[in-house]
Amino acid sequence: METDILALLKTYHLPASIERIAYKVIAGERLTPQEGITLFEQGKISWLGALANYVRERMHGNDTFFNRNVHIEPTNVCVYSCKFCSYSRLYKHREEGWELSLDEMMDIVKRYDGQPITEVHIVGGVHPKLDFYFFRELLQRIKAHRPEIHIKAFTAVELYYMFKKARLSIEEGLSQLKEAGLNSLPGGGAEIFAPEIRNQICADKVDAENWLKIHETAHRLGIPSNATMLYGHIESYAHRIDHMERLRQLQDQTGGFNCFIPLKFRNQNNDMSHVPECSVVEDVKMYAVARLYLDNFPHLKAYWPMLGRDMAQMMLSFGVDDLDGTIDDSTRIYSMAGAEEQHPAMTTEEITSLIRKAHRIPVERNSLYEVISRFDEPVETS
Ligand code: V47
Ligand code: SF4
Repeated sequence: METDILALLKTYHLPASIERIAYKVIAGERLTPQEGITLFEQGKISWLGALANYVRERMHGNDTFFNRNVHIEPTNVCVYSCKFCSYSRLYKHREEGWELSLDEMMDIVKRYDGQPITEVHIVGGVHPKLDFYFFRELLQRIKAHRPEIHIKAFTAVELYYMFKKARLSIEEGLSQLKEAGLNSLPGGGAEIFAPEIRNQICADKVDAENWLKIHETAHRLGIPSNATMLYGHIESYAHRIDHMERLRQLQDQTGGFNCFIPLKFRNQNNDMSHVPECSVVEDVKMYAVARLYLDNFPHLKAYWPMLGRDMAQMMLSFGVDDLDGTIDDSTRIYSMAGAEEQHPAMTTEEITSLIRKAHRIPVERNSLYEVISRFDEPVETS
């Protein structure tokens, strides 16, 4: 395999500086921040894709992961006003938004009784009146109803606010939520860590240091998590690399991140609608460079409700090994921002077929990436 990729790279006649980076990747050596920036600046998607795909196949072969999950969005009322957000409503305009009671959220969970979902993903706005004790009870009630289900809940933004209000340290708050049933953290709220960008797009919410501290503490307490990055708006390549560098350093310390999820900025119905969305070439570069730079992240996820299923499928050739879940029309955060999928829903048959048509093997995983079943029948051709 190594000789194949070396032979392929020769055909691109790469400049010596790029060839050196490519050889480092093949030798399994870590890229420096400057090399990461160079890949963004000079990378053509042909050879970047070949390299990212080489790394992806070295890690996972053709296995492509998905899970069966349900999303609960408790509220879109939010104390913050992130400029890119199309979804939230301030408390003073709460009549335009929604706010689910504990019973209503339990009704969503109960709708899936008898169905083989393995994960509940809970993420929403930061409502000033829904507190730590409300969400702790939500976890307890879900676990009492369905003890085996994995609960991936609350971004570091939501957690930071609820712990502060309840006057709990990060460690105490996370320990109590773990006790109540919290199994892992989603990766949201990371956006771009660099303060010069963060202060322009989401000045008032948790800063980079506290986002990282929450994830570091979670990992120490045995709560794994994901990490995201909102890309394709006003950030530079150096900001993207800075973001991934901070994540790579934390992952070296804790090993608690399961996957990295680049989130493409969508510009409808928000205060950044004047910022154009980035091109498909830029998307491909983002995923490929993430796979090459984040050498200690086991998985790279293309979140299909946001990217659209065609693009997500294409990314399976550019470093991605995970497509998230068979979501059942229960998430609104991206459809409100102009994502491809207005009513994201994919059955297991559809997601496995999409993966097979990209000549990969669908593998249903649980939230910790343990294999539930492999769908390794012959590849479909149309
Ligand atoms: O942090 C908000 C993003 C995130 C827009 O961990 C936007 O498995 C693009 O955390 N354009 C929340 N993105 C979603 C999230 C998530 C999603 C999927 C999987 C996982 C996981 C986590 O949504 C926010 C923000 O970065 N977002 N508005 C927008 N206009
Ligand atoms: Fe609130 Fe999250 Fe929207 Fe920011 S991105 S305004 S924290 S819901």
